[in-house]
Amino acid sequence: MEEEEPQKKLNKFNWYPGHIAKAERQLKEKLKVIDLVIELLDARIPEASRHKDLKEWANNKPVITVINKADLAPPNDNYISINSKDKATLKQLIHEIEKASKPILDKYLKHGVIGRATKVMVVGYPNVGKSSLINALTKNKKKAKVADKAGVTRQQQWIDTKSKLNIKLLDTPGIIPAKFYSEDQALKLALCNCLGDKAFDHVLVAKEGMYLLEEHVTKFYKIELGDDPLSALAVCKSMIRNGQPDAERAAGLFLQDFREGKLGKISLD
Ligand SMILES: Nc1nc2c(ncn2[C@@H]2O[C@H](COP(=O)(O)OP(=O)(O)OP(=O)(O)O)[C@@H](O)[C@H]2O)c(=O)[nH]1
Ligand SMILES: [Mg+2]
Repeated sequence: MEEEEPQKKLNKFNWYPGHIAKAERQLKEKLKVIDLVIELLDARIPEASRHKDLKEWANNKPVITVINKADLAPPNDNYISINSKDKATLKQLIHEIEKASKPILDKYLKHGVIGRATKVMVVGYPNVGKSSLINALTKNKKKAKVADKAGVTRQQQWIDTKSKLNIKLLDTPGIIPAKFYSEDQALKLALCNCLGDKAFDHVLVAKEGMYLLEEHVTKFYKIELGDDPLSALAVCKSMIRNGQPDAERAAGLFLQDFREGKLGKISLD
């Protein structure tokens, strides 16, 4: 692995491992042969998980923007909303893919090419669910690798749908901009598990996150945040180490509970 030493301060959030730079280069290259792009966002952070350069890279190719993990956020009518773990939610997206494919396939048909599959690339930040969506769209036994951490997909990979929907799907590694747009964006990406585990200080991120979600946190854990919300949580959960509240463990618990949706359906944007 070619991960670079992350800077562990939230106020100096800066993390751009070599594998992401490579993924971005390969993505731009492959876009030349793609018919259609699915831009996948995280429903909890549809703004923070948007890559501002994508539209330009797509160079007028159709881009369908979709928010995934809709089960973890309040309804958002501005986007096609899906939950990749629930195929029933994919109907509208499949319809949009068919609609966007039609003019492309018609063009090929004019040149006598019948039955060509539309080439669809799924793009997004790490861990937003690109591989999960591809698996949900395919009947192919060859599935894309999925896990709940950033940076699981390391190589582009074509997957055939083997279904009526005649498309070939390209899974891609997650990308992030070379520089975060703001510290606020970095915090939200860290909270939603879109950055590598080593990219940030869990205690700092959890503390900021608890303040950001104060209403939900006080209600769920029944604690007051005060100056030191992690100690308050640690005490409440009896997480004590060497006679002191264990902030590290409390941070881990908060991040896990938020990411699993235990604090409720939440949008941070
Ligand atoms: N709650 C919920 N979890 C989801 C959804 N889609 C995917 N996940 C979970 O999110 C995690 C990441 O999914 P992946 O499909 O590996 O994400 P990815 O975008 O391919 O990630 P990278 O390859 O690391 O960039 C996994 O634990 C999935 O089970 C969803 O709609 N809702
Ligand atoms: Mg993946």
